[in-house]
Amino acid sequence: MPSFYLTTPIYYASGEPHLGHAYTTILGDVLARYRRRAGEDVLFLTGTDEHGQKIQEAAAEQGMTPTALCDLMAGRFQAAWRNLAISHDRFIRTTEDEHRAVVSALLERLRDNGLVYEGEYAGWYSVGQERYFTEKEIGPERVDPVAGGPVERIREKNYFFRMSQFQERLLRHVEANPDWIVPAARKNEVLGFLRRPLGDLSISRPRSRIHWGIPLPWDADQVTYVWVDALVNYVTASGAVSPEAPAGERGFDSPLASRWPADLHLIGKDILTNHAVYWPTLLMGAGLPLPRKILAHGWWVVEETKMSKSLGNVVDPLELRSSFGTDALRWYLMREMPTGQDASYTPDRFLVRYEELSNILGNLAHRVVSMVGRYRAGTTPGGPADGLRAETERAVDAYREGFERYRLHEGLAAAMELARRANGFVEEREPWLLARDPGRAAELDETLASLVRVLVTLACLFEPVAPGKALELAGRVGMERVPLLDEAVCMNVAGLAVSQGAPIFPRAGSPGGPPGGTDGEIAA
Ligand code: ME8
Repeated sequence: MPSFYLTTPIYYASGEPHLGHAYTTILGDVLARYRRRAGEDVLFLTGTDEHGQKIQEAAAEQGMTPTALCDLMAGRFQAAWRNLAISHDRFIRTTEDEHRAVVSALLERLRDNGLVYEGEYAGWYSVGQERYFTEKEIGPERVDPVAGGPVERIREKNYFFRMSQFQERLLRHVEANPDWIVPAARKNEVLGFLRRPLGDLSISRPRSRIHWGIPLPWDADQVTYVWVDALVNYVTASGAVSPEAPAGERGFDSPLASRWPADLHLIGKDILTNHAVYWPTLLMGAGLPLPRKILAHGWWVVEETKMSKSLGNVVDPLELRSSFGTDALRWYLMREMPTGQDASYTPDRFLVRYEELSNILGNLAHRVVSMVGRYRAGTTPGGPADGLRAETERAVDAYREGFERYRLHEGLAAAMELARRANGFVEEREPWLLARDPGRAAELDETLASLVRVLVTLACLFEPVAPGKALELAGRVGMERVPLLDEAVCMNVAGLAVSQGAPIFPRAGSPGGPPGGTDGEIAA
């Protein structure tokens, strides 16, 4: 069975999950569900990043220990993901013993390979981004160039990783594998970065300043730089490295039977350098293969500004969910943002996307089920079901192509287009006129059976993005589960018993909807 290992970033346990975190995690979930349905053995990883200055300071501000804060926030993220129907296979926390041991083993390995030296760091540090910036990057205003937050001048002893040694090799890798980083604009950004001199990477901090981290195996007065610690999570969860084994047999150079390398790292463009430069050079230094692909998506912005906790303009995904339901939120996020580009969050656009679900997909389901009820006593007629065949094929092809090329918005647009076409088909065939003419019964049978077949296909196409509603839709046409796409397209729908219920997507502004909290809240 082909396998697929995909990851999201592990989010800082210093703040609540917001719409940006939800976006990446839902994107991962939609891809994971799509691949599972394609018969692949998927490992979908997410988690929380729990060490470093940011967590240490957030805990102190709230009068909590870092451990208590991380436990609380890891619980909040897990509850958010349950409420948003995330089907991750593993939730990693960087404070887990297993992860701490893998980080130590990897650092030892880098040191054994002669890639670590002691030095002094003098530079500008942003706690918000947990990274140093150059004088040029912070500009005359001296603010972090990602989120505009403060930076502090630091001079201290650090250990360094000889990242510069791998510059040429990484540059060649990026040039030779044009789809390694998608979209292309992000790849070009990395190429630009790699064509300038690449420095070495500071990999530790003095414990006197930051105590909340993993101590270096050879110098307990220093803790591991949080980004090195965090990136290694992807290897920890893969099982490629066994820290307990003797030094030569831990899995470096020849990874143990495991899920490594990852097939896909999903990230936001804010952490591109960390993933496309620091991470691959660290892997090269340790003798581990590189991930197969990095997809750096854009930002959700509010009035041109990145949505971020430090800017105080975040949208709470769970609030939106309680007004419109989980699947509507998932649909909005996936359909509205062209994968890779920025998108602006506005309540108006949310409503526009919701109305596609209710006025096109929901309306189609309602019409088809009630016509089969009215004209054929609730049982899908037999005989040919060839209406909309070409449209279905076109939609399925475009959908698959969108997913395979990581242009999910296009794939999902194709699915909605099929629902729109099917509504047009109802208008063209006018089943209400056919029903009045006994001589045209076969035509009516074919019309209704074709429409039921399209509904089954739509349930398949919508399943990765709207798993709950897709199951409901399949249920309305008498199926206990959502079939696989290939089964649906050529399925014999004769005899399926349809059942009418409340609208699947109640119209926004109607007395019964949109559904306030119909999905039920799962508490942390
Ligand atoms: O960076 N739009 O964690 P983090 C879209 N712990 N996506 C957004 C977003 C926005 N406005 N805001 C956040 C960290 N994200 C590190 C990661 S990985 C080894 C360590 C998403 O909590 C996006 O995926 O700041 C972004 O890369 C991530 O959340 C940053 O989450």
